[in-house]
Amino acid sequence: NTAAPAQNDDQVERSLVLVKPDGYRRGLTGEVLSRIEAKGYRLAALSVVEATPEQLAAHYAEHEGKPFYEPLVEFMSSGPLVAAVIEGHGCITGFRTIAGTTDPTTAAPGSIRGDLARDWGLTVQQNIVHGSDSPESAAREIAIWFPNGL
Ligand code: IDP
Repeated sequence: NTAAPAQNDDQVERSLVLVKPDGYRRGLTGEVLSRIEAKGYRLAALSVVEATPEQLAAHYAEHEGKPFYEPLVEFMSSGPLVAAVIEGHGCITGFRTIAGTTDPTTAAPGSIRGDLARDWGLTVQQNIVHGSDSPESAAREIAIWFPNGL
């Protein structure tokens, strides 16, 4: 019996996930979504988009001025990406756990970044995915990538 247990839908948590252009280009979107679903989180929204400069400036506002900011924005503009809203209790921390730590060289095996990403010797770490880091970030980021609602 593979049916998931009924979820308590009161205040179910949502997180914004991006499959970054490296993941999309490498054909890893299905793998990422499959790990999200296998973990038991539900896809609430899904979209393939080319990020606008305004979206990236808003999404990465906290990193403006850092040495990797310009390369990060350039990388995130280098091709289509996949934006998704996932939901399930604990999914913000849960997704960041299955994503692995930021630096793909040391991200744990078994995680998305640990299994699928590596150091390419570039200024910016190309690490396949983004996941919101708090409920406040999730609400802010969902509004950036799904401005018309879910
Ligand atoms: P996170 O994606 O693991 O939450 P953040 O600190 O929010 O990490 O950084 C956003 C993105 O910027 C990272 O995913 C990575 O692509 C890139 N990045 C962060 N720190 C560095 C760094 O020190 N060097 C190069 N790229 C970085």
